Amino acid sequence: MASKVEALEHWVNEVAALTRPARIHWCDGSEAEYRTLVQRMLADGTLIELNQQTHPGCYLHRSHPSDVARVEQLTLVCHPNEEDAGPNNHWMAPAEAHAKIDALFDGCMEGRTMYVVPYCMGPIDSPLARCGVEITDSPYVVANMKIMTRMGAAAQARIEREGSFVKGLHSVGELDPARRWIMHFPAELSIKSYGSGYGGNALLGKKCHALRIASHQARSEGWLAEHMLIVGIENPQGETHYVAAAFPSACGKTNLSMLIPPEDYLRDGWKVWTVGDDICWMRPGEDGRLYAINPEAGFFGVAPGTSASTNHNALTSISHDTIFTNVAVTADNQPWWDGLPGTPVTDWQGRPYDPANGPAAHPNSRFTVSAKQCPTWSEMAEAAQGVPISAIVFGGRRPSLLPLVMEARDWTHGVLMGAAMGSETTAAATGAVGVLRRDSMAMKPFCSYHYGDYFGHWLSFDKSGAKLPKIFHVNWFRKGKDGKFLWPGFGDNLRVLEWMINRVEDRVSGIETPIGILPGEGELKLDGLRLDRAGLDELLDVDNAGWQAELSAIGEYLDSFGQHLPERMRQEQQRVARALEDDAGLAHREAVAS
Ligand code: OXD
Ligand code: MN
Repeated sequence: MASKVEALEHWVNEVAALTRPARIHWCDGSEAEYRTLVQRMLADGTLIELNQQTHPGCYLHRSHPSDVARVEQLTLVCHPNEEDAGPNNHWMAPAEAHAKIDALFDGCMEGRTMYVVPYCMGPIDSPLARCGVEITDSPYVVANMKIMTRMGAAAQARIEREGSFVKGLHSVGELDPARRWIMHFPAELSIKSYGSGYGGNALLGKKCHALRIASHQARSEGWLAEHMLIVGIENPQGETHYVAAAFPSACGKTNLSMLIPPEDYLRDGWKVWTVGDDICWMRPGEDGRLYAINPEAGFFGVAPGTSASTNHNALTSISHDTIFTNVAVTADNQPWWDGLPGTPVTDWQGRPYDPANGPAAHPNSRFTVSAKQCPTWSEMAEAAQGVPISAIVFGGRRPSLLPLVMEARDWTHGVLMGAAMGSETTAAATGAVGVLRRDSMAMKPFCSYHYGDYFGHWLSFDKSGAKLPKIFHVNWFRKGKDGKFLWPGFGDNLRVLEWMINRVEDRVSGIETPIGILPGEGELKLDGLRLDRAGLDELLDVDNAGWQAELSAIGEYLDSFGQHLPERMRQEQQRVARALEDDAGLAHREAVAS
């Protein structure tokens, strides 16, 4: 390939000297290159062809059984100063980290091909986009990067023009969990990942660059790099509001971003446009509003649970030209997971399916697919300036206490809502599933610096001239006394989004409560929904005693950030706690008087 920027060439040579590959391949991102890679992977068994009649261009990859999810305990941020990592990260001194991981990289690509993968996160001509180069010895990673990013010649041309890029070095190594690290060096804009081929650990443009390195860059450059979907909601009048929503991994971001409106909404002409399903970069525009781009070009979605009833758009997207990882297969070689029709005959490890071995498809099995294949893909996803955000939504899996929806009274309150977010853990990371943990802004595994400073960064957007989005908190996962979900979720979530947009447009007034503004009587459109009065009351119930306990737990959590916690956050937590006490006092006096 002709002229490469000197710094890039120098770094590639340095890496080659360390890892000693048999050959080096500079990726141009072409279809022909993708097809050649696929053929090679089919030949050596890295990929298995799926039923090409029912799923043309679809392949299955089975990972090493010990390499199926992100590994938070082995994911490090290596700031020169430990204090900058905060209690929310695992830290190692940069010199020690480089020495440890370079010892693993030493000679690790002998006999292998080293791929140089230039990529751009975001529309190629967007000022909000950022470039990187991943060096990897995994053709599976290259194929996934081709789908997930704007990869190849155009990205390399931008890098040569700008001269700056994030350096990502990856090797699958021996896939040995004892020789596995995912290291980030934010000050050096570099990433080193060894010993895993799993997407979240190995597709370095995604979590490592677009969230961990980008959150550091965003802090110093005045923008936000967030774990959020971006969805456009078009009403029957043809007005579109864009909403950015943060939920922890495997909590329904992909489903919300591709939501299919309920029948009566469809009849009335509502439309939903998908801009992104996982990551959102936002910065203030000249008019004071926040403008967002999706830095990714594809979806790396959780397969189990994706079905015709939960996410028909995802199912349509993945009907062709998709890489599946760790799903099961049927007798006629179609991909299979819970939620799909058919019967699995081979499990995710390639064994004849036997329920005694656990689920047929791994709970964190995935599909990788180009966003362009999504029927609701928005042409605004390619807009260089991004889309203006009307509302920011936070949410998690909370079986109790958190109402279906509440609105923050202002930006500071919204930042507190985001910081206080909690959710039950899922299979997207190794470790116990279903344990409630605080996951501020859904960024616990991804914010590469001290959470206290991160909250301060969020607060800093509230300045004169800013026209900030309204902030909401939702909980689709509240359960009734029978242990069943109270809210149907999926398409019906549009009812809640409509209420938010009505709030943004000042068409409804809501009801003020100590914890935020909740929908007033009749403000949520529920016609045709099988939800009785008692269910709705439970969904919107504010349990004062439970909330007082929650506020005190939030206070303790905030204390864990010590001197880095902005005073405004502490004051806001105290304001809400006092409002709850006053409200309880008032209710008590009213009860006594009656
Ligand atoms: C993901 C995750 O893969 O959050 O998006 O783990
Ligand atoms: Mn994610």
